[in-house]
Amino acid sequence: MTGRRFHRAIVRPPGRSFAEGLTTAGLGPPDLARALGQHAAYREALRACGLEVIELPPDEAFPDSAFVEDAAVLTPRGAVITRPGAPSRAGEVAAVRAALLPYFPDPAAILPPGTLDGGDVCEAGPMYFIGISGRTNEAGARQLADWLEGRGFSARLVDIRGGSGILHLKSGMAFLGDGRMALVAALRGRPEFEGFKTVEVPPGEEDAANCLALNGTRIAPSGRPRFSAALRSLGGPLIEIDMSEFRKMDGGLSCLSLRF
Ligand code: CIR
Repeated sequence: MTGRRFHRAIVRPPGRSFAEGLTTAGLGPPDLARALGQHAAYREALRACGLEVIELPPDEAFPDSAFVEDAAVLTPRGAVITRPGAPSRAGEVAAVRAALLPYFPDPAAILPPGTLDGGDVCEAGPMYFIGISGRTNEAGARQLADWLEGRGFSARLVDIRGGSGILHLKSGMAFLGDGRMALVAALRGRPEFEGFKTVEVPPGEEDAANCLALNGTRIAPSGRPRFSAALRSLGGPLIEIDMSEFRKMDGGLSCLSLRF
């Protein structure tokens, strides 16, 4: 599997306030002890993919702060600190910025009136897909696209507002390497993804679209047998993780780390 080589990941386990975070899932409150166990399995999976895991302490002040991915966009040519679209999450960026400074000394930032969540950004080699969503507005998406294009990447904006049922772009898609995308039905056939091969995320398993491909290994949620079978048919190792407690808070595998 070709693609960017990842060396490190920043993570933050959920804190006691986890259940107070934003959610639309309607699956009931998460069990913190189980969530911590699932987070430990997630860290282990990242290590199995060859990544050094940098673990920030839980932050009770921000119930959604385990979803570190939303606070930054990390590329091989620099970092951008986001401006999260949910007011309750705006303050999460300060600690993530501080944690990134040793590795990205001069990060850019999304500025008002732009808002952008990292979950809306999908890197596919030198191409970045940027979702315009309930969290990421057009100004924020445009700012990131300009920054990327200024560094030799290309960017395509994907408007997911209006009935896609998707919180963030990566709630419905993932780049699997080798020019291949996992896509839920709501995103399939869109012109933005022309030129990529598609792995269909079956109905009823939509949350599995938020999977990871890291250094030749794929990580997917357990309990999604048809999608896992599709990934296995591509060859290469697959690690499955129970994501039940993070799913209750609208989170998936990519949301829980910043990889670089
Ligand atoms: C939120 O609504 O912001 C969190 N409860 C879930 C964020 C999930 N993050 C992601 O998809 N990148």
